[in-house]
Amino acid sequence: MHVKENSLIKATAPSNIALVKYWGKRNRALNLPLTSSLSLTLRSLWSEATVEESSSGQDEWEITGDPSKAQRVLEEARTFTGDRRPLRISIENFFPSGAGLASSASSMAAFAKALAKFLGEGTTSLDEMARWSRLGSGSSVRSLLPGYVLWEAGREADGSDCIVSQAFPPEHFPLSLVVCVVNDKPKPIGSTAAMERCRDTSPNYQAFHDRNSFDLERALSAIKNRNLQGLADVAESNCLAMHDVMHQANPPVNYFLEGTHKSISLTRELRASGVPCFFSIDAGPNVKIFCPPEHHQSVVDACNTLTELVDILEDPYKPPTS
Ligand code: 2P0
Repeated sequence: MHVKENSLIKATAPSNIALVKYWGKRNRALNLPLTSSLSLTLRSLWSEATVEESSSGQDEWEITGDPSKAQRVLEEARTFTGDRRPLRISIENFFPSGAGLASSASSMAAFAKALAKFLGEGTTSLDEMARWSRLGSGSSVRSLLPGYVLWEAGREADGSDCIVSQAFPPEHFPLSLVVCVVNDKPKPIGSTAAMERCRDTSPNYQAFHDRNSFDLERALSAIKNRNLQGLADVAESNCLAMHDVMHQANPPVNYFLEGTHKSISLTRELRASGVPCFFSIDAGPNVKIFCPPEHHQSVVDACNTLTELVDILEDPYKPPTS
């Protein structure tokens, strides 16, 4: 009989920011999105998961916040591998959790990778890992790959064609990221509940999904042609359309704070003054500013003039190693 190893397994995964956003599900239980999304995987904002066999005879968790998302990932990995040994699990985010910085994406991706190494002994396919990870957080599947990543919604009821792939490697169109942290506390309403309120009450929910393929096509073409202004146009307008869906929900879902508006204005001023950059905002008040690496410091210097920010996080472009 083959005896499985019991050494401690570690895996890491970075966060990702969508340039064409996911904001609605076609199946909540399976976390299948209504439309496809396109993101850039980051480098310096990341999570680490460790997995080893538990000697206490039951699962032991060391995790910030609610473990229910991770428990769904674990259950799926156990069902697939048939390995139900009790585990000792830790998941740690090396950046603020729950503030719209996609910590659930990086943490669930890191956890799925660690489970794939431990329970799947490294033979688990990307599609299978993504299936486990998706049950914890939809957008986490995009964190399983570097660079520009496409998460396809698919049509099949079981999600078998809901897959993730790299559209372009990061070095094709290098971009740095500066995060204007307006508030680093957990958000007032989680993404899943906010998406459902939008689906049930927002008059422009459908219109947002109707523009998805047009936005995806424009974003992919802009990345392909290394066209920053083109990518800025589509990413900013897709992001603002998503927030408009939220603002028109009843009651409104409004993640924006004073510092959010100031950071948006700052980005527009910078661009007008000749610094190529654009913003994106997720389910939180913090503003992510993308720019070519050579303009990273100018963006940081400009952000430092904003008194509303509680922090500035930097995710400079790093050429891939290996
Ligand atoms: C995205 N967001 O595409 C969108 C834009 C936030 C705003 O996906 O419900 O943790 O677990 O699938 O992936 C954040 O939500 O939500 C998200 P679930 P997830 O990045």
